[in-house]
Amino acid sequence: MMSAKTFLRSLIAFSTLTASLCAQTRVPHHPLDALTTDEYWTVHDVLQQSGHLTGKTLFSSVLLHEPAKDKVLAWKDGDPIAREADVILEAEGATIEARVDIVARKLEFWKPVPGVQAPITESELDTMSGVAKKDPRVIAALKHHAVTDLTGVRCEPIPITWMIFPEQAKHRIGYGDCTDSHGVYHPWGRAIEGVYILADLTSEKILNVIDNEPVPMSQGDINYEEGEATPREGTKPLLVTQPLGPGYKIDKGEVVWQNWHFRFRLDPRVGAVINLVRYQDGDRLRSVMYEGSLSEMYVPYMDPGEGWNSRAFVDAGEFLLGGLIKPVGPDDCPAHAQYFTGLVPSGAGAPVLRPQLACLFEHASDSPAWRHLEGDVISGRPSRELVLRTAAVAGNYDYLLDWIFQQDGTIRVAVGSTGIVETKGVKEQTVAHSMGEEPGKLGHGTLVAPNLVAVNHDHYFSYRLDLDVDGADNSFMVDRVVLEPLTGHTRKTIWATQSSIVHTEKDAILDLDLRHPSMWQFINPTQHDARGYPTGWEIMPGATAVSSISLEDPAQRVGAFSGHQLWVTPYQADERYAAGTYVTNSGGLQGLPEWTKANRSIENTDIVAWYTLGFHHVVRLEDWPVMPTLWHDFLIRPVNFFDQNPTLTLPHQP
Ligand SMILES: [Cu+2]
Repeated sequence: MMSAKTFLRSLIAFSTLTASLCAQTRVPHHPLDALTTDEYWTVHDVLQQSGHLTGKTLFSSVLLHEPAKDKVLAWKDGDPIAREADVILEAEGATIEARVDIVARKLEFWKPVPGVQAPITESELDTMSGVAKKDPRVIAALKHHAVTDLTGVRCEPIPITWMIFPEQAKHRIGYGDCTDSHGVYHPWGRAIEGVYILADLTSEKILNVIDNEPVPMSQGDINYEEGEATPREGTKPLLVTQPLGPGYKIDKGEVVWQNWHFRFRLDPRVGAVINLVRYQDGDRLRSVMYEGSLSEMYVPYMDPGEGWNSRAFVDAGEFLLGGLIKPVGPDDCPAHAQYFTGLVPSGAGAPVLRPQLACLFEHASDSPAWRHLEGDVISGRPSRELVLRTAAVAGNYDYLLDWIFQQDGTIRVAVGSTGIVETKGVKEQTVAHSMGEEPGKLGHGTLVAPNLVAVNHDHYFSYRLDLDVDGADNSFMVDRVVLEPLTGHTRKTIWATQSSIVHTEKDAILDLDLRHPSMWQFINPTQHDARGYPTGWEIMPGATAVSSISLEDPAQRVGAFSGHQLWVTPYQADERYAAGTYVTNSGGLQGLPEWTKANRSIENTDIVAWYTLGFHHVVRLEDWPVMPTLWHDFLIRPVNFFDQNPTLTLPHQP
């Protein structure tokens, strides 16, 4: 007879099996599914057979080209599935776009795109590190900095995000530094400060080496995994199990949980793309969001010094190969989570299987869906959530990216920032020597360890949210809180709400303003709830930030989306990335600032919201040597969509 333990173990084994079955599939079930292994190879073979590729052509990006939205919405299970891929190739400085019809095994177009640079590939960075380490000027500069054993040395000239040299029109020009991980197991916090390299990644040449006066390299302990050998006391077992399996179902890629229906794919450029989010409301399956995903990230550093003033990263569009998201593990997701594999392209266009690129799990929210104490009677219902979690890793930083579905119709989008803050070598050991609080002195960072300053910077995340509230045609409504002066009353002033429809996209570029609050809603002007309000869905900011850096600043021009919390645009299939498709060596002002110049109508039509989540990061000592996870979020939640609280039907048991 099976013991309870064996039973549990077999259930866990069963759920692991389920996970592997639900991973990357051999054939697509739906037009929005990720490219499969066979499809990657078809794309590769079609391009190979086209005769366009040379030995130096790199596949910078291979992404699903989504079919037209109306065709996807009309598609039914069993219909033929149109499949196309968009490919960006890099060939000796030239950038080429190609589209492949996978079903017809046909090259639709091959189009050189002048004046732009393809996303950076890992192989380019590996090659340049090798080239730099053989350059006599680099070797001499390293020797000047007392580094003669190059075993742990890596030099990374990273293409500058913005256009600064005329050569960048045709060549990938990078600027960077070297690290020495001798004695430790990672390079962060071990920069050989003062040696900076200007390189041409296209011709694979070092253009210039700057060799400033050495500063002592920090010897602080950065081996965070080798900290305390024994876990702190009092950490007793805390187990969450789902002995009867998860409460959700996945059928041909569609996740169904607690009235929610949605699909997702794992995209190499932007990570999880959530699709066809619908809510079962009685006998109606009502549309909420056609598609939602991260669209771009922007991390500008704030140090004017040499070697640092070029540091501004636009991570999603800049470093695409290898994929933005990286595996999640047992410390990221609970034991009962289900994991999903994904594919990313190699530099040669072959599929690379990445295990555990996302996890999906239910958890108790630890907060009642609602409650009320009346007399001595506590009424209420416990609540749970469904979390789809991925982790973007951009060099030193790690970002947990969550889509959290709640039982009350809210979707919470959360970003947990962790990993290692970027540091600069300095001569100071303590602030007493030079970083005292002198009045008026500007600070550019925090001395987190002897000889190591974590430089001030920002993090911005643009989310593209194609909400379709009860259908594609929506309007954008702003409910402003306005003051209403009263005369002849005891009260002198109250506030009231004032609703207005925003007609064009320039008027929908909005910022948070605590003195002039407003609610941002997508409404369906033709659908009304029981009380006659148009059905709506709100984007509700959490703690966030906007960039106040001037657009005269070249980095800010590239990350210009970060200047505002919200943008609303009419739906255009090819408008997917907030800073544009090509952000490497860019002139800037692409994407949202470019599209919205036309000031198109956004009224009673298919519209898309772009929300910027951000924060200014003044690093604390507690953020070193690895940063405690810091969460920021925003909500996408129903407003007058349901006729009453949708959680009244929840059971008492969690
Ligand atoms: Cu930071």
